[in-house]
Amino acid sequence: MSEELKDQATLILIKPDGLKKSLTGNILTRLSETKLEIVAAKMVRVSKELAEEHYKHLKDKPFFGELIKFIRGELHDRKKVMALVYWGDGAIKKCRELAGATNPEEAEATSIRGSYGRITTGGVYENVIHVSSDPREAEREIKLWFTPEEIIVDLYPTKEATEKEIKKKTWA
Ligand code: IDP
Ligand code: MG
Repeated sequence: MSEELKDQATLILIKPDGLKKSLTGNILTRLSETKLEIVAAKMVRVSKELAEEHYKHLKDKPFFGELIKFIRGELHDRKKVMALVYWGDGAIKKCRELAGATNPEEAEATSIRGSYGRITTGGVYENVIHVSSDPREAEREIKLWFTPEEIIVDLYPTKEATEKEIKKKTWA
């Protein structure tokens, strides 16, 4: 296996249902069992573009429209997700094991999704947490959700670019 394909980092999202149910603390406590390190964390208001790019592998599924609404918080009156990067050996494997199966009804009862997830009448699995599925997806997703400067370790190669005339909000 080449270096960049090792299971060393995963994107974690606490989805809007997890935030609405005040599960942030519980989920982070559960994930701390992995002994992995959190190397990035932020709250994100998810644009349609970000949602569709994140879930692009599911765009032909009948539940895609609902899934995009779900991750954008339109079903929970919580228009945000918490995004984190967990870092360390076996990050994906460890976090997916704690998260449990995609379908909360099939997830082990003690897993995060088994404990807190549900299936809506609209047909979306509201499973409170996202974990990347493999190292390639983890790299794609982490680069989609975070800039290099938002991550406190060097996960992937970077380059320097001088950006001119880019409008940025700063403190007044
Ligand atoms: P994962 O989140 O376990 O990696 P994916 O197949 O990547 O599973 O699906 C992404 C998300 O889409 C799931 O977490 C779940 O919220 C939703 N989803 C996946 N498959 C189904 C389905 O068959 N019915 C309803 N929702 C689904
Ligand atoms: Mg997935």
